[in-house]
Amino acid sequence: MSKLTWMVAPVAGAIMMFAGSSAYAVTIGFSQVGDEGDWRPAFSKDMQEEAKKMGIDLKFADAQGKQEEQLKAVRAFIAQRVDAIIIAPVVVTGWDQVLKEAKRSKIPVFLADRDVDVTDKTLYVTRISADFSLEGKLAGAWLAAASKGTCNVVELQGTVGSAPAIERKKGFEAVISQFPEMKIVRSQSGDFTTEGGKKVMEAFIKATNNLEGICASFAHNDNMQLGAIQAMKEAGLKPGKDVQMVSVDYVPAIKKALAAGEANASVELRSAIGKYIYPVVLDYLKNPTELPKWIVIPSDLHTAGAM
Ligand code: GYE
Repeated sequence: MSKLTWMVAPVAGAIMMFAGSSAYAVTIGFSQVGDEGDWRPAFSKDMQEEAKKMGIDLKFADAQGKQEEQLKAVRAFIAQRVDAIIIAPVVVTGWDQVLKEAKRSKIPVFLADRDVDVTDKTLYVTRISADFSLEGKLAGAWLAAASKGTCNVVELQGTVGSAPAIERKKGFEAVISQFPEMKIVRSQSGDFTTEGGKKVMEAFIKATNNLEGICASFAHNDNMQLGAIQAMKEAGLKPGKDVQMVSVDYVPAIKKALAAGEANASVELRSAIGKYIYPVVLDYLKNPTELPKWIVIPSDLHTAGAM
C-alpha cells in the first residue's frame, strides 16, 4: 500500500508497522495450493478480502497443485523480504529445506489449512486449520448410525500425500473399525477434483457390477462426490438412495445435492480462514512469543434431513 492510499484509506482496521518515523503496511506472502475444487477458491477469496480489510499487503501465489511451485514462491517471498509467510501446503513432505531458509532469514512462517511433516517444529510458528481426522470421524459416525453398523464403503481419496487425505481416511477408519460389519471395500484417489471423482466412481461401478453390495460412498471432498454423483446417474443408479453419500467441505453445490436427495451428509470445512490467521500473524509480528503449534477451527456435520 502506498503512503497516499494509507493516508486516505479508512484507517479502521488498517494495520501499520512503524519503523522509525515511517509507517508501512505489513507484507505477507501466501502460497496457495491451487483451485482444485469449489472450497479452495472460496478460501483464496477470503484470504484476499480479509487482507484488504485489514490493510495487509498480500502477495498471493497460486501453485496450481504443484509443490515445486510452492517452493519457488516461498523462496521468492524470502528474496522480497516479506514480513511473514503463510503456506497452505499441497503435501506434507519435502518442506524442511525451504523452511530452514525462511528461518535463517528470520521470516516467520505460518501454516493455513493443510499440514507439513517436519521433525523440527520450530520451523513454523503455528498452524491454523480444521481437524481433518475429526472430519473423517464425523463422516464415519454419521454413516455408522445411518447404516446401523453394516456397510460396504467405497472411498474416494484426496490428493495422495496431502494432510486431509491422510487424516480423513484415518479418522473415518478409526470409527468404522468399531463396527465389524463396516468396511472400505475399494479406495482410490480422485485428487480432490470433480473430474477425478467421476473417473474413480466410473471405475468402481465397472468393478462392482453397478455397485452391487455397496452401501456408501465416502469422498474426502464434495467435489469428488459431485463427480461420483454424476457417474452414478449416468449408470442409472440413484445416489443418495441406492447408496449413501457422505463427504467433506459443505460447498454450495453439495447443499443443492443434499436438498435434491442425491447426497446425504457433508462435514463443513470453513473457508473463512483469513479472519482467524491474520490477527495471529499480526500479533506475532508485534510480539513474537511462542504459540501452540495448532489452532483448531471447528467442524460441523450437515445432513440432508437437517440442514
Ligand atoms: O477439503 C478440499 C481441498 O485442504 C482441507 O483441499 C483442504 C481440502 C479440501 O481441495 O476440497
